[in-house]
Amino acid sequence: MSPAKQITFYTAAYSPYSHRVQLALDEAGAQYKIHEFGKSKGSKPEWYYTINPLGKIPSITYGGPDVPSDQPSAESEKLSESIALLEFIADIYPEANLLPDNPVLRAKARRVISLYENYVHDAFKAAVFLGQPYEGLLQALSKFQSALPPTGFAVEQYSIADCAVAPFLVRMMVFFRRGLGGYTYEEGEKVRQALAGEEYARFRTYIQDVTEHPSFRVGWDEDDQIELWKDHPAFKRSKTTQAHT
Ligand SMILES: N[C@@H](CCC(=O)N[C@@H](CS)C(=O)NCC(=O)O)C(=O)O
Repeated sequence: MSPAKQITFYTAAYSPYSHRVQLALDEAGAQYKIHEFGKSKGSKPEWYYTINPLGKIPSITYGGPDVPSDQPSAESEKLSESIALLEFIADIYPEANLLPDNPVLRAKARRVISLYENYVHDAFKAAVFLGQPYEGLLQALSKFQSALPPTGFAVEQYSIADCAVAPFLVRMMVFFRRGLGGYTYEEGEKVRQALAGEEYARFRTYIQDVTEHPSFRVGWDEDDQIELWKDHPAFKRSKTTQAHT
């Protein structure tokens, strides 16, 4: 599947926001050119700010002539913000059914994205990156879980909701399993035990389903992600010296 127009995708392997967009592009069978920024975060070359004034990834150029990715054409559309990009990909590849036709399911897919963005994300960052009390994260995940249908993806079919949340939730599970974070060993153990319990059984099957989905498996390597994230400043434990591996 391919619209007539060129797509160049600006991304980096560590970036969960970019991973969202990659999942949608791959799910749609899109043909696209990749510009990979590599491991180091921080300021981007000047030309990139003509694509995304914030200098953040992901971004897409759409249409215009086929040019080198570091010489964007004035004729292409410059698009960014991962959720807007997911909606855009769903719009230009309607055959991929990334948003259900049924308005109720469309609303449910968007609700799952909104729940993640507005409730889970900050709790995840607080617990993992800032080493703040983890109870808020467990509560947020419990509420998130209750918005899921009894089985399968976030709505009946694989959708932009799964693309939006999987890159963060799967990384979160990996970070806790591998002991990467600003929490102590004991705190990490409590989260691991809670998430292994009956109360989070539905959340676990959801994580398993999205991780095993073909477009997620392409390009996902847990060890590579650990390599990319392990030196993150927030992961240098100040609360304890013991790491769980
Ligand atoms: N709201 C933006 C957030 C994008 C974002 O924060 N991206 C991070 C990477 S995951 C970034 O570009 N950080 C600056 C950098 O890496 O230099 C979106 O949804 O696309």
